[in-house]
Amino acid sequence: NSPAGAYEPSMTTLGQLNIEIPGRKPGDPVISQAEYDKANTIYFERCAGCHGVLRKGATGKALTTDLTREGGYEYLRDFITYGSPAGMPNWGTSGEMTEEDVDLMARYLLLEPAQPPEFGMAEMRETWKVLVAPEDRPKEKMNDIDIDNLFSVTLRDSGQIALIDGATYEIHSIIETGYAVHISRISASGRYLMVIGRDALINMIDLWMEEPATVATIKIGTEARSVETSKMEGYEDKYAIAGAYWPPQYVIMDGDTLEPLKIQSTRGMIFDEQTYHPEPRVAAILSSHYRPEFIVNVKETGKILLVDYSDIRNLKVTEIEAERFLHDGGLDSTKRYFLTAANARNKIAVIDTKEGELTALLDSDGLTPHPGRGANLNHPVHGPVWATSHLGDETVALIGTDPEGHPDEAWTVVQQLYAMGGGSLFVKSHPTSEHLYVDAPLNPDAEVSGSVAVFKVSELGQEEPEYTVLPIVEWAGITEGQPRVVQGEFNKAGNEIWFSVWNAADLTSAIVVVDDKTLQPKHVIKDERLITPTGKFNVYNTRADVY
Ligand code: DHE
Repeated sequence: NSPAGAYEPSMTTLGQLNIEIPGRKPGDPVISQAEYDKANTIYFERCAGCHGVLRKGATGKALTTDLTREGGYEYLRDFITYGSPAGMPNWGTSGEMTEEDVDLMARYLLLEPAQPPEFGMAEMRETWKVLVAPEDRPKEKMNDIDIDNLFSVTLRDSGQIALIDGATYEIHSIIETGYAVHISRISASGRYLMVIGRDALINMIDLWMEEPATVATIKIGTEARSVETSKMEGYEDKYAIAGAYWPPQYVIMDGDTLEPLKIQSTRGMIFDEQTYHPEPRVAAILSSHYRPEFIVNVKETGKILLVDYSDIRNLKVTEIEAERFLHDGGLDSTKRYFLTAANARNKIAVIDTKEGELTALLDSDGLTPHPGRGANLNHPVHGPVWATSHLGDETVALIGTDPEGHPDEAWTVVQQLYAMGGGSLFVKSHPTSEHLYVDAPLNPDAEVSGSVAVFKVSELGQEEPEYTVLPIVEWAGITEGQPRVVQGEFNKAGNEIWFSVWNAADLTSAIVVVDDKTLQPKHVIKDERLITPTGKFNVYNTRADVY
């Protein structure tokens, strides 16, 4: 008979342990309710982002039961344990999941996915809190923090962010947030810092207060990755927008209070085959500098939406057909063109934010482009280019972005660089820097995931430019675990780049500050409060889209 609370997805009344579920192999294990709940949490925290709540796949492969049951328990267990250079983390061998967790997840994936509830205006308003009303906030900046050179650092597993001073490297404050804040964005005035947890909780932090603190919060769903604010002249700080993975929707909010004003579902037809998709998740959102519009990437249906916020009651949305599995992206150096990865399709879509149309769709010449916001460089031969690395291999694509000065090369891959290996997530440069930095945090090899490759921009004219390896983990002096070095971020002056040394939650992590001129370590920030640091956002660079 079934143990108390056993989870049997389609035949609960039978109460048998070895019941035949269609496609399940005899002997495939059943799991208890407690295990199922734990696995749901792990799936939400570790897996749903790539594979989808309904497991239909995007950055990661589809994990619907027709596929998982065909692969079977052992295949799943080994894949979760060892990962793959195509981007699947080695959850087992890195120590991030115990053997029991891996076993549980392999069994869980043989069961049908659970569908979380919807989250409409009533639910949102219930979670919405204004902690300090706009009229009770300071009228001018009340502290002596150099806000423009402040870094907002995600402390992933502790559900916090750290505000770190860019000059002294001191942690100014630690602020409680949602779980695993994904990104930080700054309002156009530079006053409000918006962060969003993957649990879809937004914190709006007032940097003018004597002690910067949260002044409003709201939950916009159950899973999310993106938040942004209106940047067009005349609309500074007027609206905020956030995109959810679940339910698939975006919401426009008041820029002073986060009051939810308008929710738009993204469910609908896939752009090319025109079949219905139940979970088109909202990935990157950027604010246009040319029109009062938010640029919204809808992942599974392959549409880029230009959401006009000049009249949100008569909302006009331009729907651009791009490519499926849109993920992250950034602006070129003129801020006119938005380059974004359709990562599982190995494509980059280019949007002209001034004309509001698709300019190009190009093959990025590598496997699974993953640019973050990308990096803008002035190439010695090809002029202005934008760079992306790839999750699936060691290539870095340089794409021409100068239709005026280099018309033949615009929106083509003008050069391919070869960095350390697969598993790269982010590239970074700065207008004053002579370097291009490429990380590889998801590479299964600890030496690679613990280092960063640096190319000299002036040497990019050579046939196969060489790179220098910066042993960031070694510089951090961390010997335990398999810390991953992730996401370089420049300070305001552009003479230092900061890297997170992201270790397991119970082990020491750090931030290593590298001198951009000498490529030597300048400072190591270690502090017991620095738990699992990942993304870092310099206030000025983020606000002004400098990268
Ligand atoms: Fe991210 C950006 C989604 C995993 C750190 N990540 C983004 C964006 C999206 C996204 C949609 C762009 C937001 C924008 O610009 O509006 N990320 C996802 C996922 O779905 C994915 C693949 C799996 C998941 O479960 O979340 C994923 N991301 C990660 C991580 O594992 C990282 C390394 C650590 C973490 O904190 O979770 C991570 N993602 C980041 C960072 C950025 C980001 C630091 C912003 C980079 C930038 O410089 O702009």
